[in-house]
Amino acid sequence: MQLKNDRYLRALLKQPVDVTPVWMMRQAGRYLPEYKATRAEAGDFMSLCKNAELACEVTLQPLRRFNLDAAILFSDILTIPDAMGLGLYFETGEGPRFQHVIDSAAAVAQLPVPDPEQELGYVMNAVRTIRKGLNGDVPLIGFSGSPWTLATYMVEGGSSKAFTKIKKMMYADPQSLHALLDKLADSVILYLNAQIKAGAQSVMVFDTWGGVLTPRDYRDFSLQYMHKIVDGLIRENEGRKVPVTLFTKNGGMWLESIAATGCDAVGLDWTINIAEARARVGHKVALQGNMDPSMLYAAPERIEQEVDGILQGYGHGSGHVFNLGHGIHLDVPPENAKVFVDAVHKLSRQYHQD
Ligand code: 1CP
Repeated sequence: MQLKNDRYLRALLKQPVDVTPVWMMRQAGRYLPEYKATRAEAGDFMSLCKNAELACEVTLQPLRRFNLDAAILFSDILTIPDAMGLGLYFETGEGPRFQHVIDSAAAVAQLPVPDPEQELGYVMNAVRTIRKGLNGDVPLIGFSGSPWTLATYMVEGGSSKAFTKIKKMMYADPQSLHALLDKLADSVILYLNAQIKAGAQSVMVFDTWGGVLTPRDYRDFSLQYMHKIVDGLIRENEGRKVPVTLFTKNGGMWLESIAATGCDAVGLDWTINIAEARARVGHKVALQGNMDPSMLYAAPERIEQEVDGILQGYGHGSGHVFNLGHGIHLDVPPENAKVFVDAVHKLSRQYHQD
């Protein structure tokens, strides 16, 4: 089926568009009252992810409110470690936790590479259900965490601020960490390819914690494995290219190396000027980003001014997907998100006229 709105896919491939496409990281979530209602109906977060109808419902909720140019699969990056047998659970107000942590070479050796159609079949069902629900309106983004980012949760046992356990493994037993990252890279390749076969029209890899590494460790322990993933992905499906976006939060120093992996687009957080980013890598890849999510607390005029500044920074021509530099905060008023999305479309037209 022909997509009614394919701006997002076109911009990732630097093909001409009428206006700059926009979506928001974490666009389905707790800042929306209707999300909270559906989540309450599901019981808990994982039950929501495992119920294809409800996962589809929350994926579509932000699209009913805002003129978004893409939908993102409702799931989580921690589904892979869960499928490896670590026992993911959510402590109220504390974020994700694991029953079993990875703390030795033996623990790494025992980990299986999950078969996505088996242990992660619920994700593929959600992808298929969402594609039907979207009815060709906008493309569906599939996603995964990067091996490094997944490993931080598996070794720390949950969220972390200082990353001492995984850094200890990195410096005291690098072989075990490399074995873990390699297994995760293989798992992510299978998982993303299964999402693509199930109907994801583009995929994004979230490397939320790559930015806590030294430049050399970033290359060896994070980027190397994302590069392996890019090499292993299906790049064309349903007669169209399937663009891949790599996002390392705080990765502005390393844009050239990220772009050199062969990905189609690089995600930017707000700590880098998009004009500088375009000058450095814009001939090679598209860019996604990069408004500070906290700007959505501001008055409408201030949000529009910021959108205008970022559009001006990127400048003329295709190759920019507007987004926040990280996930939307849970106490942002939904009206402000609407101001943001509408401003991108309204103010960007002038940059796409030849
Ligand atoms: O309802 C709830 O209480 C659960 C909150 C929640 C939600 C809405 C979690 C738990 N995950 C999600 C969905 C989610 N997670 C999506 C869905 C689609 C969308 O964007 O609308 C996506 C893409 C993610 C990705 C994700 N999960 C990342 C990478 C992106 C990022 O924000 O950096 C990470 C690091 C996670 C781990 C995770 N899962 C949930 C939470 C609260 C966290 C973060 C924990 C931490 O900060 O360490």
